[in-house]
Amino acid sequence: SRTKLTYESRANLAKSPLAKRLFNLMATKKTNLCLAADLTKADAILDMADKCGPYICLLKTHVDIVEDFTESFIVNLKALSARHNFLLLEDRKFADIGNTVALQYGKGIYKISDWADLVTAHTLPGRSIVQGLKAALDGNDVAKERGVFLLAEMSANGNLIDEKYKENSNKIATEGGDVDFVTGVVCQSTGCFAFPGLIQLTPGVKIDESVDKLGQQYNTPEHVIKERGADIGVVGRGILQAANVEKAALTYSDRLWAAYEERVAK
Ligand code: 5FU
Repeated sequence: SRTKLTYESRANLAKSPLAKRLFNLMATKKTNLCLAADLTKADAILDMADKCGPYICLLKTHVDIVEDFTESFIVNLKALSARHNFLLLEDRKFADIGNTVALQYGKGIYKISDWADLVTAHTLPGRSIVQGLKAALDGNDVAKERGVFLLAEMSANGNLIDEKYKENSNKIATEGGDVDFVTGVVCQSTGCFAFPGLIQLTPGVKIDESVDKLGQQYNTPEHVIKERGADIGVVGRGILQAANVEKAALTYSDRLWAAYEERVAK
């Protein structure tokens, strides 16, 4: 199964250039940690990115929560991503018709397609969501340097996703002419897809298995990697609220990586 293969070998199987790049980055840097930088001040995000940068393969943003967004925030974030060698994932969770997501991806204040290596999208509208996002990049030099993670499951308690939705999400991720744009799947279990060239991104990770007051459900780093098929674990508050964020980032990255090494060794 895909979970027994190394990231290096899966890079060779990937159809998305960004999946190849990210698998190789993870293997070289020896980290499968994604930091969810859910802070509302630009400088706080940049500070967090600088401190945690050495330990992460991905930095995940929700750019629409930033209260003092400017273009220089993006310039600085890009510089940190180059300095520390991590990619930027804007967790926009696009969910509209193709024409609208093309506008939301490329236009507006944030111009997400200019700077985010990766974005997330719901599969709810069907495969036109992938076509719409791709269309926003038509004729753009960066088209080959972009990719999308499709949501096939959510960590929220009581979410409405069922087996059929999951199966159909897998079809969108693995069939048809746009699979070169699909870098991976956001999900909670191994059953979401089988193709080893896709990356499983799994949020809801915390050292103490727990829940929050608003429906979030957490699993440990070891559990998501070994039992649930995660290739990358997403950690937000587990790091952001730690007394020493650098130490926390190192701990999460070590534990996620050790779990991956044990997974492929067996
Ligand atoms: F698709 C998903 C999901 O199913 N659950 C999530 O929690 C995305 N997320 C994101 O991961 C969410 O929007 C947060 O940015 C992050 C989890 O943050 P936490 O602080 O570790 O709970």
